[in-house]
Amino acid sequence: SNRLKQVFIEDKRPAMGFWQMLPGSNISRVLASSGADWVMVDCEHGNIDDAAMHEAVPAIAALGVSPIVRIPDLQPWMVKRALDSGAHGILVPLIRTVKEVEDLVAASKFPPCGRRGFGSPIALQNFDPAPTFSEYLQQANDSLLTMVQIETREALDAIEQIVALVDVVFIGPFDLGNNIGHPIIDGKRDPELDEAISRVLEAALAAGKKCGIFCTDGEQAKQYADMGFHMINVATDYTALGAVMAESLAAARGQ
Ligand code: 3PY
Repeated sequence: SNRLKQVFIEDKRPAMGFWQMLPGSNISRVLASSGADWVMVDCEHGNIDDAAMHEAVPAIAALGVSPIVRIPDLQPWMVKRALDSGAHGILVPLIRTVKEVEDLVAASKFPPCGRRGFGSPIALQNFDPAPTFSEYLQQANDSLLTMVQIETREALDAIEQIVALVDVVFIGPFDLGNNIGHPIIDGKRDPELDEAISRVLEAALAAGKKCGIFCTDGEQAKQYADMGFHMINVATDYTALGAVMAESLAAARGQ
Protein backbone atom coordinates (compact mmCIF):
# COMPACT_ATOMS: atom_id res chain seq x y z
CA SER A 1 0.00 0.00 0.00
CA ASN A 2 2.99 2.34 -0.43
CA ARG A 3 2.03 3.63 -3.89
CA LEU A 4 5.29 5.46 -4.49
CA LYS A 5 7.32 2.36 -3.72
CA GLN A 6 5.02 0.33 -5.97
CA VAL A 7 5.52 2.77 -8.87
CA PHE A 8 9.29 2.61 -8.31
CA ILE A 9 9.39 -1.17 -8.28
CA GLU A 10 6.59 -2.34 -10.55
CA ASP A 11 5.69 0.46 -12.94
CA LYS A 12 8.15 1.58 -15.53
CA ARG A 13 7.16 5.23 -15.39
CA PRO A 14 8.15 8.26 -13.34
CA ALA A 15 6.21 8.94 -10.14
CA MET A 16 4.59 12.36 -10.42
CA GLY A 17 3.56 14.35 -7.37
CA PHE A 18 2.36 17.63 -5.90
CA TRP A 19 3.72 19.85 -3.16
CA GLN A 20 1.37 20.77 -0.30
CA MET A 21 2.42 24.05 1.32
CA LEU A 22 -0.93 25.16 2.72
CA PRO A 23 -2.46 23.52 5.81
CA GLY A 24 -5.76 21.64 5.75
CA SER A 25 -6.92 18.12 5.03
CA ASN A 26 -9.24 19.41 2.27
CA ILE A 27 -6.20 20.70 0.40
CA SER A 28 -4.56 17.31 0.92
CA ARG A 29 -7.64 15.59 -0.52
CA VAL A 30 -7.80 17.89 -3.56
CA LEU A 31 -4.15 17.19 -4.36
CA ALA A 32 -4.37 13.45 -3.69
CA SER A 33 -7.48 13.07 -5.85
CA SER A 34 -5.93 14.89 -8.82
CA GLY A 35 -4.01 11.88 -10.12
CA ALA A 36 -0.72 12.21 -8.23
CA ASP A 37 1.28 9.21 -7.06
CA TRP A 38 2.56 11.11 -4.02
CA VAL A 39 2.02 14.39 -2.19
CA MET A 40 4.83 16.17 -0.36
CA VAL A 41 3.63 17.60 2.95
CA ASP A 42 6.09 20.46 3.22
CA CYS A 43 6.94 21.22 6.84
CA GLU A 44 10.17 22.97 5.80
CA HIS A 45 8.91 25.93 3.79
CA GLY A 46 5.15 25.27 3.82
CA ASN A 47 2.72 26.71 6.36
CA ILE A 48 2.35 23.28 7.96
CA ASP A 49 2.96 22.59 11.64
CA ASP A 50 2.96 19.30 13.52
CA ALA A 51 -0.83 19.21 13.98
CA ALA A 52 -1.50 20.08 10.32
CA MET A 53 0.96 17.35 9.27
CA HIS A 54 -0.99 14.81 11.35
CA GLU A 55 -4.17 15.83 9.47
CA ALA A 56 -2.62 15.94 6.00
CA VAL A 57 -0.80 12.60 6.03
CA PRO A 58 -3.80 10.31 6.73
CA ALA A 59 -6.03 12.32 4.34
CA ILE A 60 -3.56 11.62 1.50
CA ALA A 61 -2.98 7.97 2.45
CA ALA A 62 -6.74 7.32 2.61
CA LEU A 63 -6.95 8.08 -1.12
CA GLY A 64 -4.28 5.50 -1.98
CA VAL A 65 -1.62 8.15 -2.61
CA SER A 66 1.73 8.21 -0.80
CA PRO A 67 2.13 11.00 1.75
CA ILE A 68 5.79 12.04 2.03
CA VAL A 69 6.82 14.58 4.67
CA ARG A 70 9.60 17.11 4.14
CA ILE A 71 10.83 17.80 7.66
CA PRO A 72 12.23 21.27 8.45
CA ASP A 73 15.72 20.08 9.39
CA LEU A 74 17.66 16.92 10.13
CA GLN A 75 16.50 16.33 13.72
CA PRO A 76 15.78 12.76 14.87
CA TRP A 77 12.61 13.87 16.70
CA MET A 78 11.25 15.34 13.46
CA VAL A 79 11.98 12.11 11.59
CA LYS A 80 10.20 10.20 14.35
CA ARG A 81 7.08 12.38 14.34
CA ALA A 82 6.81 12.41 10.55
CA LEU A 83 7.01 8.62 10.32
CA ASP A 84 4.69 8.19 13.32
CA SER A 85 2.10 10.35 11.53
CA GLY A 86 2.00 7.57 8.92
CA ALA A 87 4.12 9.11 6.16
CA HIS A 88 5.29 6.62 3.54
CA GLY A 89 8.63 8.37 3.43
CA ILE A 90 10.54 11.41 4.55
CA LEU A 91 12.56 14.02 2.70
CA VAL A 92 15.37 15.84 4.48
CA PRO A 93 16.53 19.18 3.07
CA LEU A 94 19.99 20.71 2.78
CA ILE A 95 22.05 17.60 3.47
CA ARG A 96 25.80 18.25 3.56
CA THR A 97 27.72 15.25 4.84
CA VAL A 98 27.70 11.46 4.70
CA LYS A 99 27.56 11.46 8.51
CA GLU A 100 24.27 13.38 8.39
CA VAL A 101 22.81 10.80 6.03
CA GLU A 102 23.96 7.96 8.32
CA ASP A 103 22.26 9.74 11.24
CA LEU A 104 19.07 10.09 9.20
CA VAL A 105 19.00 6.40 8.31
CA ALA A 106 19.55 5.47 11.99
CA ALA A 107 16.71 7.79 13.04
CA SER A 108 14.31 6.32 10.49
CA LYS A 109 14.83 2.58 11.14
CA PHE A 110 13.73 0.50 14.13
CA PRO A 111 16.42 -1.62 15.87
CA PRO A 112 18.46 -3.57 14.95
CA CYS A 113 18.86 -1.48 11.76
CA GLY A 114 18.60 1.88 13.52
CA ARG A 115 17.46 3.78 16.59
CA ARG A 116 13.85 4.76 15.83
CA GLY A 117 11.64 4.64 18.94
CA PHE A 118 8.34 2.78 18.89
CA GLY A 119 5.05 3.83 20.44
CA SER A 120 2.59 5.41 18.03
CA PRO A 121 -0.50 3.46 16.95
CA ILE A 122 -1.29 6.19 14.40
CA ALA A 123 1.12 5.09 11.67
CA LEU A 124 -0.45 1.65 11.41
CA GLN A 125 -3.81 3.08 10.36
CA ASN A 126 -2.33 4.55 7.20
CA PHE A 127 -1.65 1.16 5.67
CA ASP A 128 -4.30 -1.04 4.14
CA PRO A 129 -4.68 -3.66 5.52
CA ALA A 130 -3.44 -2.22 8.83
CA PRO A 131 -0.47 -4.26 10.06
CA THR A 132 -0.09 -5.55 13.61
CA PHE A 133 2.55 -3.84 15.77
CA SER A 134 5.14 -6.51 15.06
CA GLU A 135 4.35 -6.56 11.33
CA TYR A 136 4.72 -2.79 11.27
CA LEU A 137 8.23 -2.95 12.77
CA GLN A 138 9.40 -5.05 9.84
CA GLN A 139 7.27 -3.32 7.22
CA ALA A 140 8.46 0.13 8.29
CA ASN A 141 12.11 -0.88 8.04
CA ASP A 142 11.55 -2.50 4.65
CA SER A 143 9.24 -0.06 2.95
CA LEU A 144 9.35 3.50 4.32
CA LEU A 145 11.36 5.56 1.88
CA THR A 146 14.35 7.57 3.00
CA MET A 147 15.07 10.58 0.82
CA VAL A 148 17.60 13.42 1.02
CA GLN A 149 17.78 16.65 -0.88
CA ILE A 150 20.90 17.34 -2.85
CA GLU A 151 21.21 21.11 -2.76
CA THR A 152 24.72 21.87 -1.48
CA ARG A 153 28.20 21.67 -3.02
CA GLU A 154 29.28 19.36 -0.19
CA ALA A 155 26.49 16.86 -0.92
CA LEU A 156 27.25 17.03 -4.63
CA ASP A 157 30.90 16.19 -3.96
CA ALA A 158 29.90 13.18 -1.81
CA ILE A 159 27.05 12.05 -4.08
CA GLU A 160 28.35 8.50 -4.69
CA GLN A 161 28.57 7.78 -0.94
CA ILE A 162 25.24 9.46 -0.17
CA VAL A 163 23.33 7.66 -2.89
CA ALA A 164 24.44 4.30 -1.47
CA LEU A 165 22.69 5.02 1.84
CA VAL A 166 19.20 6.22 0.82
CA ASP A 167 16.30 5.24 -1.44
CA VAL A 168 16.00 8.58 -3.26
CA VAL A 169 18.27 11.56 -3.88
CA PHE A 170 15.99 14.50 -4.60
CA ILE A 171 17.35 17.66 -6.20
CA GLY A 172 16.22 21.05 -4.92
CA PRO A 173 17.31 23.09 -7.97
CA PHE A 174 16.74 26.48 -6.33
CA ASP A 175 18.91 25.79 -3.28
CA LEU A 176 21.44 23.84 -5.32
CA GLY A 177 21.76 26.81 -7.69
CA ASN A 178 22.16 29.21 -4.76
CA ASN A 179 24.76 26.99 -3.09
CA ILE A 180 26.96 26.48 -6.13
CA GLY A 181 26.91 30.16 -7.03
CA HIS A 182 24.39 29.94 -9.90
CA PRO A 183 20.97 30.97 -8.62
CA ILE A 184 18.00 30.39 -10.91
CA ILE A 185 16.96 33.84 -12.10
CA ASP A 186 13.72 34.28 -14.08
CA GLY A 187 13.59 30.52 -14.57
CA LYS A 188 17.00 30.42 -16.31
CA ARG A 189 19.39 27.67 -15.30
CA ASP A 190 23.14 28.09 -15.68
CA PRO A 191 24.87 25.26 -17.62
CA GLU A 192 26.88 24.50 -14.47
CA LEU A 193 23.63 23.88 -12.59
CA ASP A 194 22.39 21.63 -15.40
CA GLU A 195 25.67 19.73 -15.17
CA ALA A 196 25.29 19.32 -11.39
CA ILE A 197 21.72 18.03 -11.90
CA SER A 198 22.92 15.49 -14.48
CA ARG A 199 25.71 14.39 -12.17
CA VAL A 200 23.21 13.52 -9.42
CA LEU A 201 20.98 11.60 -11.86
CA GLU A 202 23.96 9.64 -13.21
CA ALA A 203 25.14 8.72 -9.69
CA ALA A 204 21.66 7.49 -8.79
CA LEU A 205 21.31 5.47 -12.00
CA ALA A 206 24.77 3.94 -11.55
CA ALA A 207 23.84 2.83 -8.02
CA GLY A 208 20.40 1.52 -9.02
CA LYS A 209 18.74 4.18 -6.85
CA LYS A 210 15.99 6.68 -7.58
CA CYS A 211 16.45 10.33 -8.43
CA GLY A 212 13.88 13.07 -7.87
CA ILE A 213 13.61 16.74 -8.75
CA PHE A 214 11.41 19.70 -7.87
CA CYS A 215 9.78 21.31 -10.91
CA THR A 216 7.44 24.24 -11.08
CA ASP A 217 5.22 23.20 -13.98
CA GLY A 218 4.16 20.22 -16.06
CA GLU A 219 6.24 21.06 -19.13
CA GLN A 220 9.43 21.20 -17.11
CA ALA A 221 8.40 18.00 -15.32
CA LYS A 222 8.02 16.27 -18.71
CA GLN A 223 11.55 17.31 -19.71
CA TYR A 224 12.98 15.75 -16.55
CA ALA A 225 10.81 12.64 -17.00
CA ASP A 226 12.29 12.26 -20.50
CA MET A 227 15.79 12.55 -19.01
CA GLY A 228 15.08 9.55 -16.77
CA PHE A 229 14.12 11.10 -13.42
CA HIS A 230 12.01 8.80 -11.26
CA MET A 231 10.16 11.18 -8.92
CA ILE A 232 9.07 14.60 -10.11
CA ASN A 233 7.13 17.43 -8.54
CA VAL A 234 4.70 18.90 -11.03
CA ALA A 235 3.03 21.78 -9.17
CA THR A 236 2.55 23.35 -5.75
CA ASP A 237 -0.86 24.15 -4.24
CA TYR A 238 0.03 27.77 -3.50
CA THR A 239 1.32 28.64 -6.96
CA ALA A 240 -1.33 26.64 -8.82
CA LEU A 241 -4.17 28.26 -6.89
CA GLY A 242 -2.92 31.77 -7.62
CA ALA A 243 -2.28 30.98 -11.29
CA VAL A 244 -5.76 29.52 -11.91
CA MET A 245 -7.47 32.42 -10.09
CA ALA A 246 -5.54 35.03 -12.08
CA GLU A 247 -6.10 33.20 -15.38
CA SER A 248 -9.86 32.87 -14.81
CA LEU A 249 -10.16 36.51 -13.81
CA ALA A 250 -8.25 37.62 -16.90
CA ALA A 251 -10.58 35.52 -19.09
CA ALA A 252 -13.64 36.98 -17.34
CA ARG A 253 -12.38 40.47 -18.00
CA GLY A 254 -11.66 39.60 -21.62
CA GLN A 255 -7.94 40.21 -21.18
C1 3PY B 1 14.60 23.81 -4.07
O1 3PY B 1 14.45 23.90 -5.30
O2 3PY B 1 15.59 24.26 -3.46
C2 3PY B 1 13.60 23.13 -3.27
O3 3PY B 1 13.90 22.59 -2.26
C3 3PY B 1 12.18 23.16 -3.71
O4 3PY B 1 11.32 23.27 -2.64
